Amino acid sequence: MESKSKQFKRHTITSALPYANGPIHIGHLAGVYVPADIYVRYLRMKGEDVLFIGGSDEHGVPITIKARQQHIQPQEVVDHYHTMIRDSFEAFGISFDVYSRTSAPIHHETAAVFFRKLYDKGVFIEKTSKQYFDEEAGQFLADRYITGVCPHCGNEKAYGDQCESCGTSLSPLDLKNPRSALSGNIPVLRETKHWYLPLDQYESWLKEWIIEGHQQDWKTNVYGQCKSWIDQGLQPRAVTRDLDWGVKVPIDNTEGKVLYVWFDAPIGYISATREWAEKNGKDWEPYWKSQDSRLIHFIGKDNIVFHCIIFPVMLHSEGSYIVPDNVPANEFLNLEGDKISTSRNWAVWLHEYLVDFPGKQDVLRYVLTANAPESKDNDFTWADFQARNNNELLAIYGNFVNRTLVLTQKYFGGLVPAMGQLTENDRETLRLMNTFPEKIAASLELFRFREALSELMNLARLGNKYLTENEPWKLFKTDPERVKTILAVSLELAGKLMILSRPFLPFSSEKLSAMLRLECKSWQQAVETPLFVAGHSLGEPGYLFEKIEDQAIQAQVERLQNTKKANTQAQAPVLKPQKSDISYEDFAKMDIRTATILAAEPVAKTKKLLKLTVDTGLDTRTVVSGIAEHYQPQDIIGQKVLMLVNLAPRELRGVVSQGMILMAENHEGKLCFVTPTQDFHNGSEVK
Ligand code: B3M
Ligand code: ZN
Repeated sequence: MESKSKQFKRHTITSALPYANGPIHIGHLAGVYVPADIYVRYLRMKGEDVLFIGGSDEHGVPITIKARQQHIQPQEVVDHYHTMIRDSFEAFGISFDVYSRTSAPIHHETAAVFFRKLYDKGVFIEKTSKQYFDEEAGQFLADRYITGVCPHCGNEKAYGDQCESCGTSLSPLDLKNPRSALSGNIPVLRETKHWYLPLDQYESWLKEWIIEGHQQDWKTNVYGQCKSWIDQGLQPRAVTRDLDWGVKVPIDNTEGKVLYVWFDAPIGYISATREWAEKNGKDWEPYWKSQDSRLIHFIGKDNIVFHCIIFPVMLHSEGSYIVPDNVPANEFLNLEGDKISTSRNWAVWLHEYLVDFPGKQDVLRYVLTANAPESKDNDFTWADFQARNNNELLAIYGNFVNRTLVLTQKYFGGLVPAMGQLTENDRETLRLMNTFPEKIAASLELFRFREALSELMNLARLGNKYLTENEPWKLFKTDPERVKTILAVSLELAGKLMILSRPFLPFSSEKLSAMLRLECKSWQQAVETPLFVAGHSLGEPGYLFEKIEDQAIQAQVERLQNTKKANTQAQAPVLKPQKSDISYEDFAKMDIRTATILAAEPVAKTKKLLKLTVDTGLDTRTVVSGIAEHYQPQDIIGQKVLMLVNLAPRELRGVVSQGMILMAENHEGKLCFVTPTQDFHNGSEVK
């Protein structure tokens, strides 16, 4: 069957626009940008007309909140992170044709025109409703400006647009105990007018397009989410907000209103295309409006509803645009067993990786692809990172290439030898290596990047197997002619490896290309045999990969352990709710005195109990206290304490305890003595 990508004349490939309010990490790379880049590079090698679009999403409440916290303008926040993110992408070889940003004038114009067209067509519903308003800040509280208790899972820190604990998408009015994120105040309700995209009116179109049209070719995780959204019934969705940071609503008398960030952000793909076209003297429209263009969105799973339902409804209702043909969304990547989190600093940041592992971008690209969260969430561990580098890239790919090149250098001065008579094994190896371009392509066409990469490594394995079976290093003395053929066959394989690894490991493939003095021209080139003519002069053999030592890994693991420690310490304590009221008389019944510990010893056969001798001022008595896990007996002699002296005596493990020492628990769960800050005499009453 003809591959799907061949059925189109051009390819519009988008990758989610990261919010410019923080650096990017391995989760972004694994989920979106590495697979998108592999796919795009593959298409380019096939000679397809491809436009690879990226950019920064520079609107939305998290950005304004960050600016407020840092006492700077939102534009300064996005300028900083836009540059940082763009540089990280470039360093990792993410080969965008354009990397734009949604604060650019061309985007504001494109988004405004788009909105206006829907408005003029009467697509929107105009509605006045009550929304939360912070009277102190003088502002409506959209999305993340409001927090409260999630009605579904009880998470106390759910946001006005989403609960990050259970993933449910929310509206501010769904929250219980709502609070303003600006002032902490309880908000009031005020009337305001907004425009809604009536998703419910497009249900039958969505059913036909997705449920009937894409059951076969969309990934099950994506198709399943869409189906369940559609089956649950869709609601009109507000596409404007009362905020001052964003694309101004292009209607008269709408001061203080902007487009909802999820309305303008996907239009950012279109603005980026226009920017690219202007710069390169091209026409942008075919990429978005021609039926023979294939639109594909690479995203993470939390963006599925926006790219499969909301944006397509926008495109469809506008009338002149195509809709996505596929949305190969990935699941999430975890880090060492824990969800990646910016606020907890639980991440491997790309800008830090580049400092710690300079020149090793391909290693990360490799590990993130081999372990990509394609159909379920997956885990990144530093141990796996090291193992995949040392045991796969280095031991399989690097080793094959190195042996082949070094032997050719040594025996034939770096000149490609001529193939002599071929054995059955030679012929079979040559035949097998030519099956890989199609095999890998078949996986890539289906967005199965892990599978494609593992096939690529099988090609390197084939090379190692061939060398091991033929042992040219043993034969050279007795049969140099035979060695010529073996190395010529091996070099063919190395050449194919260079070509086919280009989308996955672009930097290493380029290095290999220099070592082979063979240019990477096209995917098809990999089926051509021979790639080399006899006598072709190779470049200097060098190392493609190097061993990653334990210390480097240990340093990363320690950094994460420290993060974890810091997080536990910083974690807000979970407080028990207040107990029910008591009367003053109840309180007055308690006789609490200042006292001093005179002696302490463990209570036999217990882990938790210490037997204390205490001077209460009134007498010297014995108290059994559950603090043995927190204090050594010798350390608390002379400790001043507060003690409830009239607690009825009770026997604990054979010791009669007469009273109770008052303790408080600190943030680490350690019990601490509670004691007056001034010196005191024993027996003073606490009242
Ligand atoms: N900025 C959300 C995210 O980074 C959002 C994507 C926009 S794509 C048009 O996950
Ligand atoms: Zn929840």
